Amino acid sequence: MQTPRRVEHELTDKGYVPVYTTAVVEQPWDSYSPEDHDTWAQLFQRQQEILRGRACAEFLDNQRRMGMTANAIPKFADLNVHLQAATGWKLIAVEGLLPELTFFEHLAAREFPVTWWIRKPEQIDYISEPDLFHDLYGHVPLLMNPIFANYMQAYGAGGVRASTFGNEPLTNLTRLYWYTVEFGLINTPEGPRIYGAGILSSKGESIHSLESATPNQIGFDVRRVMRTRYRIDSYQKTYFVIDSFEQLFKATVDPDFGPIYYDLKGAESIPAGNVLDSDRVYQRGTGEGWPTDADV
Ligand code: HBI
Ligand code: FE
Repeated sequence: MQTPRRVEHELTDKGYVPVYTTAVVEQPWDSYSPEDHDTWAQLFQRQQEILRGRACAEFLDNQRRMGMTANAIPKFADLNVHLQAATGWKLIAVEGLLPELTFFEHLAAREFPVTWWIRKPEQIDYISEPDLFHDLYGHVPLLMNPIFANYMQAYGAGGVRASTFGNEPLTNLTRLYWYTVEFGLINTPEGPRIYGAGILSSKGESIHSLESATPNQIGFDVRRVMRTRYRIDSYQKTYFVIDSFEQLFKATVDPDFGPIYYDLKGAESIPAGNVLDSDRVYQRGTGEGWPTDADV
């Protein structure tokens, strides 16, 4: 594999995070080693078994429709044929985490940045930054769903606007992304199912989010979510459950986030594990073993 190019570390509200060059590159597919393809195959097969009956049908069906399999690391160009036809989205290859505004601008243009490199075998169970497996396996199938695809674009456009309003709106938006795109659950007639990529790409959290008595499961409310802090170094203390992707999309465009920031200005943030009287509680977590230091 070629070497990913990390350019600097940037201080954010999540501490120092690596930031990579903003360049869009060609996916260097020929540079993947047999070991890289094998890492993909192992992760893919393991998650397929765990996610049957746990991931939402929109994820599993679209993953199949796009032709993603364990056989080899997919070529972005092949997936793009399906994405273009379904929703007009396009995958672009990047070196890793992008500065926030660059990331938002891509989403607003219906381009999803995918880290082209895959983790090393010794990182199979945990890696602290997004790699190809997280980005591609976790995020990409739902971009085939028209409503979710529109949500992602609206989120990006909202991010571009928010970046001119200062820090507080950006923090609000980051929390929304975290608790939906990364760690969201969705109600189905068979019970809650996973749609968040951070869960879908994690063996442990796929089970924990649905089956453990530890975390809270609370009905989604955009203002509530935007005030809620989160964990970056452990399983989430709280998962927010949407009823439909329409509900998610409506929260972003109706009414364009602006009035929401105004309402939330100066509002106190909520610790990640707290349950409020106004919450629709599906599960009140036992909180067993929760870290007690501050959430992000
Ligand atoms: N860059 N490539 C990439 N992928 C992400 O998911 C990503 C990012 N930059 C910033 C970012 N996510 C977060 O700040 C989100 O909250 C927007
Ligand atoms: Fe992600």
